[in-house]
Amino acid sequence: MFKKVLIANRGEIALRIVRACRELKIKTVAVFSEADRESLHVRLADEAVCIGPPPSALSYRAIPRILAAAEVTNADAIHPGYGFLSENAQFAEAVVASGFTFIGPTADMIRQMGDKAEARKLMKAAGLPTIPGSKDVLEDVEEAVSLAKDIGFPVIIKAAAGGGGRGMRVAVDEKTLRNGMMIAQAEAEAAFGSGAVYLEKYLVKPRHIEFQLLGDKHGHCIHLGERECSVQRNNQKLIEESPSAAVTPEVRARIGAMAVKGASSIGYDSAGTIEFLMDVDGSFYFMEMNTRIQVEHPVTEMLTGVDLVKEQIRVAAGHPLGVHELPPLRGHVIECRINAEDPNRNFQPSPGRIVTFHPPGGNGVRLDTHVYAGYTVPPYYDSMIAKVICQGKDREEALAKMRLALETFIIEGPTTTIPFLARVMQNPRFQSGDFDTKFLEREPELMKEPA
Ligand code: MV4
Repeated sequence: MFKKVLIANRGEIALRIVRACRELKIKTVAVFSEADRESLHVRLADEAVCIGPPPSALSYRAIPRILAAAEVTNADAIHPGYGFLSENAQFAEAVVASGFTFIGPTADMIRQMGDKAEARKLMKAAGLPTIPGSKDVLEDVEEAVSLAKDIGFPVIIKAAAGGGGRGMRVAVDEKTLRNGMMIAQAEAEAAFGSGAVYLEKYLVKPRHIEFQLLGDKHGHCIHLGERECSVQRNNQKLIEESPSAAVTPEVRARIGAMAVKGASSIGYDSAGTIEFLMDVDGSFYFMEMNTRIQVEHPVTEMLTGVDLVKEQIRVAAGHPLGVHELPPLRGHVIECRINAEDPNRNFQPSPGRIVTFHPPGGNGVRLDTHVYAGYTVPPYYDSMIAKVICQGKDREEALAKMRLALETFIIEGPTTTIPFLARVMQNPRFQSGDFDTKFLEREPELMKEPA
């Protein structure tokens, strides 16, 4: 097992990784920017190294600075968390070339799944259903037009180098397709340095359902069930839960086996997630694979009892998986992401000093956060400041518990999304379980604070 792990991240996930390492009796090194001196991960890690100024390009995304911090502290391995360098194949390669272990899959797997057109081709070859569309990256606009006429409008153009909803354009007819393809290519070129795009039939009312995977270096790979992530805004998930109201035990076994087949086909050997779109007729289609630990991993942890971060670290050190099949599910689990944002002002960020902080608690309530009373939320990074995760014997109990947790969670200083999320818990559509990725668009009154 590793003796010392450097955590190349900040915020709640850095703290989550510190805790996993301490349970595994591994020493930890925190890295931090000048904006994060007061962060809890810095205090709770065994050592901490300041790696630069607040902008992440000069700190949490600066590969040479992170490698230098690992060298001076004599770390054995580097955990990238999520975001920042977590899905950067060059980073994974540099980590290994510098003599450290990267806590994640190989650089090749990151690269294969990071190219969304390539991932789609590989998963299709492994037998996973993919949304009808182009075989590969599009050659030109004429190919897109002729393909769209074959499969029928609407269609969606996606950047091969994109993902998570960035660099996408929906087209409803030939004219919007010609125009949308130009824009998508230009945007992709500017954002990712590659204008490569591919085309799919556009599903109008899909659910976003993803499967958690765990693999090791001994050829084992299992799934740990699904997470329902349809409640999102601008491709940012706000609420995740498991089980999905749309997934029966039979579907879980069938799609889970499919996800395992896909991951195994590339020799996947870490924690990962395969995202599916579920169409209104119940069909599942492969969408993307994420090769990192995800924000919403605690949903699966609470539902299955498996510590995903500990397993991820253990398998990176070469140990075989400590769990061999999906354990019995413990009722129902739901997570709300708490952001320092104002829903009344189009979710504009609301950084600043936290004056009062009274966390929720009780049976079946978990809080993952790096903030506390007196902490100042810096303006430079993602505005998520906490995750509340609640478990109940069934969905109704989990939702009631979440509503109570949110109503008793007091944060003064920054405006937060807590009251908005409490309203979602009381929304009849949400409570019915019958929703899709357009749920929030159809419920604009949820954004408004009642007088
Ligand atoms: C789609 C789609 C409909 N049809 N692809 C958004 C995130 C990115 N990973 C892919 N996304 C979508 N791809 C086809 N063929 C709708 C979305 C989509 C979406 C997916 C999951 C969760 C939220 C979403 C919000 C808008 C669009």
